[in-house]
Amino acid sequence: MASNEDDHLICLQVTRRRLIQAGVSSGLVAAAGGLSLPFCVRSIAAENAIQPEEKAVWSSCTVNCGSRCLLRLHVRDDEVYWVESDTTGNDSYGQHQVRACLRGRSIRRRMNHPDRLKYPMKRVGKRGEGKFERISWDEALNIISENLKRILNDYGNEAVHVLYGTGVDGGNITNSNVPYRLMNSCGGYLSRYGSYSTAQISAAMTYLYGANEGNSPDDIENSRLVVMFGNNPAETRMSGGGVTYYVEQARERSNARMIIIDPRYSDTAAGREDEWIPILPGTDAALAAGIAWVLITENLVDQAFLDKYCIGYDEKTLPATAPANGHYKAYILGDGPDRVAKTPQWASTITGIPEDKIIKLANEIGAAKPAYICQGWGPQRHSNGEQTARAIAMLAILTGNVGVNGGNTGLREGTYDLGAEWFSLLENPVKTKISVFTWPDAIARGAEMTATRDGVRGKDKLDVPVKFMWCYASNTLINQNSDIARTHEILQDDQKCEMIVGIDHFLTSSAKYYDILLPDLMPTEQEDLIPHESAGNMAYVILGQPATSPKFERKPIYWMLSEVARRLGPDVWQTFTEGRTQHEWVRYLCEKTKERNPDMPDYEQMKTVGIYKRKCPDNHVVAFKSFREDPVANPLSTPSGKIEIFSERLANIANTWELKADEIINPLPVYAPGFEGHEDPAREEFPLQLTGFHYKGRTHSTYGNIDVLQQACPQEIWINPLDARARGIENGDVVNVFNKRGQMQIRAKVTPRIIPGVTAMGQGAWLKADMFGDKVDHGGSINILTSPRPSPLAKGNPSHSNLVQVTKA
Ligand SMILES: Nc1nc2c(c(=O)[nH]1)N[C@H]1C(S)=C(S)[C@@H](COP(=O)(O)OP(=O)(O)OC[C@H]3O[C@@H](n4cnc5c(=O)[nH]c(N)nc54)[C@H](O)[C@@H]3O)O[C@H]1N2
Ligand SMILES: Nc1nc2c(c(=O)[nH]1)N[C@H]1C(S)=C(S)[C@@H](COP(=O)(O)OP(=O)(O)OC[C@H]3O[C@@H](n4cnc5c(=O)[nH]c(N)nc54)[C@H](O)[C@@H]3O)O[C@H]1N2
Ligand code: SF4
Ligand SMILES: [Mo]
Repeated sequence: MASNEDDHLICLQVTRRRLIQAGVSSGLVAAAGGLSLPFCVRSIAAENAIQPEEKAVWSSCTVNCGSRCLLRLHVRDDEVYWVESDTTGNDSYGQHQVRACLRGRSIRRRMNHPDRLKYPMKRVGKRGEGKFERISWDEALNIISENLKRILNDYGNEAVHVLYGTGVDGGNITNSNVPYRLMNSCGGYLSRYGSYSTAQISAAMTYLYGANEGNSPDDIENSRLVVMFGNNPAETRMSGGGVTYYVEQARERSNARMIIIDPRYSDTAAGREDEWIPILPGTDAALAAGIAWVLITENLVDQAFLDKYCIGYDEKTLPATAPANGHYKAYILGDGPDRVAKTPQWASTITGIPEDKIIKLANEIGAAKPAYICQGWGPQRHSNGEQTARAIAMLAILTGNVGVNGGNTGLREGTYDLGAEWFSLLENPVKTKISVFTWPDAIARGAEMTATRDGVRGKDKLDVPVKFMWCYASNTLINQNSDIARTHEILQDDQKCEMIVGIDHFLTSSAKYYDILLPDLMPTEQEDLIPHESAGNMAYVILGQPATSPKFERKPIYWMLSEVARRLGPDVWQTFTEGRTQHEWVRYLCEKTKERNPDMPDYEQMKTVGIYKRKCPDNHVVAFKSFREDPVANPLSTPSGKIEIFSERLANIANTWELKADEIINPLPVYAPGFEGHEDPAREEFPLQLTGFHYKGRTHSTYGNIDVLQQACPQEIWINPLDARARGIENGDVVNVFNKRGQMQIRAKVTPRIIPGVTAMGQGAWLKADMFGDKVDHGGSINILTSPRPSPLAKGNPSHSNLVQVTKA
């Protein structure tokens, strides 16, 4: 029988041939390859009948890709040998199949991988050496519990941190965050705010809209224009139930023009776009200002909207505390403190986009009503990301596209939510928080960290450093966090963070630093109720059943944490489990979800049908719709209840926080160059910008060790032919990429699909470096090069702001 990946290749080849026949270049077809899979009409293997002695089980792919796909796992001899996806229903748009991408379809290669962890282990070498000794479950659980008790006793609950991890983002009782529940059952832990995904934009939107919401992408069927800033759903929202499918379906209905603004010609473009406008990373706010100048001077702004719904656009709505000419219009026209008019010419020198293109774009944005203006999270994952996110959103605000069908907020796509029941994580008695990105500092210099310099919340400063860390379904300790060499140094001293407990499937680069390493079951090997995420206007839940029995000594996370709870005391155990088994919890979650969705099948029926889909009753999700209809009755959750183009709260932060000269927090959405951007003087030594992107070959690092995916989606650094030629680099050459923090060797992809002066690579590749030797990475793990310096407001990860030099190896 053909394996599922073989089907994938067949589908790809068919699609490829059709596209090439249609005149699309083979390079673009290759780029679009991963995308075509969910839309293959019928897999060849699906035509084959299931053998009577075989079993087929519904399950789900639960990694953090922003989608969540139904899997049909075919099992023989207690092993998954073939993976199908959603085959339910009639596959009509609105009830469409949630079909898996190339990664989900290769899941059996992850489940059956020979390198999977089999037994609990204890570290015996130095942290990072990867030397471990097998121990029993009893010994592992005792070591963890005794150290946890000791650390709680000696340092208090604030010394325990649950590290960011999203490997089971889609899980419910298996969710990456379940260690919170254990810690909340025994007094709490030092928590964090923000995420590696959205730190800057989430922080920024608190001040602009009071929330981070967007129209659902299906609403594009009402749009005349789609403008995407650094948004690449074809790679980051794959799946037949994902945003990419909605964008295509909706555009087919509205025929909306689509403009992609991205340093890279992304897979979302790939022949489907009407225009690609390459931009230098970190400069979108300058582009937005240049567009705003045209909109204002050509009278294309929606003045009535700005007057009624916004604060600080012009003199009329400027708060009394703001300085004279402190409004947005003055900033754009050159009447503000900097006295610089943000003309298209001004914007052109910063962004690298020709002046006439900016004027044309502005006129299109001003004329097309409604327009779906959105941004992915690439533009905000920068050192100036908070300013950028607000500046892009301004284009939707200036044109009055907020709160209406076919419009959008300028943020990312919204989604309908059917209200699935989540396994409660309980409340954290500890109110102190650090930013998601600053945990290495909380280990290295915890008690020095303050509110106004380091963004500590809930207290003026931390009292204790982090001494114990849970790392469940996380590769953030090393691979996914910036400046790997720095973290390596911090973790070497095991008197600082005294105990790191990790739970994973593989000996990842992070796992090599764990003191205790526990082998988890996969969500496909246990029962869980899996809610969706980013599902447009068709929400769904999946009931996953174990496809196979547990192999070796792998255990479910719920069991592991329950056993630690038991060792911490009967009260802790009772609070954590509420006396329920995992199965009893899943039944409970099903029942609760059904209460809110009466037509949902019950638990037993769900086992047979696998998935429950529910269409948004309003057809499309329109963000801030009730605010638009009646701003007095339905105010936003900003202090004024309106859209705060000028934020007094930000003005206050800018005046009171300790900030360096290049750390700009401004009450207005102004352009700030940030650090390690195009305008940084360090470009003399490291002239090329380097951005990461989320790559179809992996979900971060997960699936990164699957051979067929590695072959289909090679790890390489994108570089423009002009930059390559100047360095004597040919396509496919191995190059050195380096800066002051680290060095890697990787193959070059020489391509006009990236703007000159900029390089890019998929983030998440597995580190292959001797961290006790030359530290040169051969795996293409971008975080050997990225900066640990937090962004000014969110104190978030500026993962895409990096300067490097590239030479032929
Ligand atoms: N296949 C796959 N899908 C994923 C993930 C994955 O690892 N693999 N990860 C998931 C997760 S957790 C997240 S948070 C999301 C991430 O989703 P995003 O953050 O939106 O993804 P990125 O690829 O980082 O950035 C999107 C685009 O922004 C561009 N870009 C970078 N800098 C700039 C800039 O300054 N200006 C402009 N205009 N564009 C810029 C990049 O080239 C890229 O094409 O994706 C999710 N989906
Ligand atoms: N330079 C750079 N760095 C980035 C980003 C970037 O764009 N550029 N993106 C950032 C973003 S947006 C995010 S969300 C983070 C993601 O960071 P992580 O959440 O750390 O992402 P993954 O690499 O997918 O790591 C998840 C880990 O979970 C494990 N895992 C998967 N499934 C299971 C399971 O069922 N059980 C257990 N126990 N383990 C499991 C995997 O083996 C893997 O080790 O990375 C961030 N890092
Ligand atoms: S990686 Fe994401 S899009 Fe792909 S199968 Fe899994 S859930 Fe679906
Ligand atoms: Mo993310």
